[in-house]
This record gives sequence, C-alpha cells and structure tokens, in this order.
Amino acid sequence: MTTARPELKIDGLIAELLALGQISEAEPPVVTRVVFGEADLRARAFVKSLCEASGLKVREDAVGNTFARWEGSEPALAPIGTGSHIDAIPNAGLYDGCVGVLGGLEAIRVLGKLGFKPRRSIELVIFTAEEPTRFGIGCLGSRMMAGLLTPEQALALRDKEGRGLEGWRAQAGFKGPLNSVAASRGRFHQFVELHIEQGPLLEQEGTDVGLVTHIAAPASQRITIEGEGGHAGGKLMPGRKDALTAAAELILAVESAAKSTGAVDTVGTVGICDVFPGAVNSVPSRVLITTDVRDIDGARRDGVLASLASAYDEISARRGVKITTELVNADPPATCDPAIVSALERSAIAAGKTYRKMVARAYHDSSFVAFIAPVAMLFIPCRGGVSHRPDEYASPEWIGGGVHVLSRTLAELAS
Ligand code: HGY
Ligand code: MN
Ligand code: MN
Repeated sequence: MTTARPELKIDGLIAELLALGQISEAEPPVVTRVVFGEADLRARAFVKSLCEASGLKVREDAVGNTFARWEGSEPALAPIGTGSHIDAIPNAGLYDGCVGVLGGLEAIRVLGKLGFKPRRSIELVIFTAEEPTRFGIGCLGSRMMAGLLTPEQALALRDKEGRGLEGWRAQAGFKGPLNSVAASRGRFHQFVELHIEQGPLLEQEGTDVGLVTHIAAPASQRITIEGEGGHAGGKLMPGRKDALTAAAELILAVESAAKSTGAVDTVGTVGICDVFPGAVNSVPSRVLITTDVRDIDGARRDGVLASLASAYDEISARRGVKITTELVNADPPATCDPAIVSALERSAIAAGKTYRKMVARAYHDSSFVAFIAPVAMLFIPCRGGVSHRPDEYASPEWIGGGVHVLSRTLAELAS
C-alpha cells in the first residue's frame, strides 16, 4: 500500500455532506429525517447514487439496510465493513451518522484513486433506523442483522399513530422476508465505523481522532402514569391524583439516580413527556414518559434501573397513581476488538494524526454489529461536543483526518 498520498482533497465529500443535509423534513439547516419518511427515502436514493457512481454494487435487505460493495480479489472471503446511518432525529444536525456513511465512501474512493486493490471485499453499510424516533427502539436495522430483534418483535413495533413496520417498509419499497435480515457470525471479517464523537473531549484536547475501546450500554423504558384527572377548578388539592406531578417526581428520580452512582459514565434522560388530555384547565389524567439510562458498566446501569423501579413503587403508593413500565431495550456495553483498534492506531500514526483511546457515550450500530463481527469505532471531534442539534458541526479538517485514518485502516484490513 503506497504511503504517499495525495493531499486528501475532500471538497467533494463536504459538498455531498451539505447536499445530504438539505434533504430534511424540516427547514435546513435543521435536519430531521425519520426512517422510511419521504426525506429518508430521498436521502437513501442520493447516497445510493453516489455509491453507484463510484462503481460499488448496491443491494438492500428486507428492512432497508443498504450494502455498497467493492468486490475484492477473493470475493468468497468475509468482507471488511464500514458505515453508519443517515436517519436523523427531529431538530438534528447533518454530521451524526452521515460522516460515517459518506466518509466511508470517500475512504473507499481515495483507495481506488491510489490504485489499491482489496483482497477482501469492502462493504459500505447504511443501517436502517439507527435512531429510535419512529418505532421507539434504536438501531432497528443493525439489531435485526445481529438477530437481537426477531421478525415477530419487529412486526409488533408501532409508531405514534399505531402504524407498524410492515406498512412503512412496504411503502418504502423494501420487500422480502424479514427473517432474511439476520446475519450469522462472520458476516463481516471486521467492521469499522467512523462517527463524530458527540462529546467534547477530542476538541478540548486538540486531538485529531478517537479510538473507541468501549461503547456505552443503553436502556430505554416507556412509562405510563395514570391518575384521576378532573376539573382544574373543581378538583380540590387534597386527594388529587395528578398524573403530571407524579411524572415530575419520576423525572427527577431518573436524574438523581443517575447522579447517585458517583460515576460520570452513568447518564439518565427523560426525553419524551406526553400529557393527556393536555388542556390548561384539566388535571392531567395520563402521562407517557420515556427514560434513557446508560453507562459503560452494564451492571451499574442495571443497578440504576432497579433503584428506579422501587422509586416508582413508592411514588405510585404515595400519590395513588398507577405506574406501568415497559422495557424497550436494555443492551450490553460493546467492547471494540483490540486488533482493529491497533490497526486504527497504526493508521493514525502513519497519517500523522494525534489520537487517544476513549469510550463512546452514544450508542451506535457498531454496538450490534459487535454480535456478528469484531468491531471498532473511529471518532472525529465535533464543535463543542454538540450533537442532536442543528448547530452540530465537524470541520473539513476533522473530517479529512477521519477519512485519512479510515482509508489507511480499510486498506490494511482488506489486504
Ligand atoms: O442515542 C444515541 O446514542 C444515538 O445517537 N442514537
Ligand atoms: Mn444520533
Ligand atoms: Mn449516530
């Protein structure tokens, strides 16, 4: 593999990222792209056209996971995988996931220009629904590939309007039996995901890239609180069973339980709070909240969930409200493969990039690919550590550094 490398010109990549960012359900620069929605389908078509224009063979599976393959000289060997997602939560930015997909494509194009010929095929993957927005569970496509979500479980998923996966995927044009999505161990020989850090460390330290060693363990719940409701004027305070003030105690319990472990790696968030009937002069009778509790230590995270369960029981008894919890997912932390992390380290050194080992606090598709292949992640800085906001930003220099290290790593792994 020649070490000389044309100064990585990634103007094309930046233009592609900006163009992809314009494909949104919201007014740019706000990016909202919920799986199987019109913007998601346009974004998929755009990225697929870039892959085909780069000579990659594109295919999609029954749930829309998309594979763009650069055939190697030994096509029977398990491929090297890279990629991420292009769906985006409401009010998001244009770099989360997309840097890993378009940056992965650019890394492949750079290798092609250098005359590299892969022995193992290289597959760029766009995973379906990394974000939980539509169906409430994250990493739908990679989770199904890993066999951690069965077709039956997937078909039982519903969106807020009660519409299921079957209708959405059919409308998006994805056919075929869902049991064809699950892949066996060894589907990829190795898998590397490029992603923005979604945290402040790399920028604060002025470090070019992060080599991820562990990916945090996410758990999410849907919790319904049912009280009595009633007239805001006529229903006196004594004996009220207000679902929203009870929910407020649950929300604060999530915050204090996450803080109480004393470990900075434990985080707890309530991101959704739907109030019924939602009238100014009606005592809330029902509230739905979602909790998201994470830690890089799975047992510590589970300890938080257990302590919250008893807090909910206490609130329910004291306030006379019914609290129903539904566990959506409780995934283990993922460990990155040391051999791939070492390859990333060699590439960073060869590319003259500073690096540090670190944990991933967001979850990623690699968390689930880890069940069917050795994985590792390569982080680049993002401004202020900001993500899941329209002002999310990664500079061309940061992106170029990530693509440079990724391209060297793919070349090493695919040789
Ligand atoms: O929530 C996450 O960690 C990811 O961005 N979906
Ligand atoms: Mn995200
Ligand atoms: Mn992401």
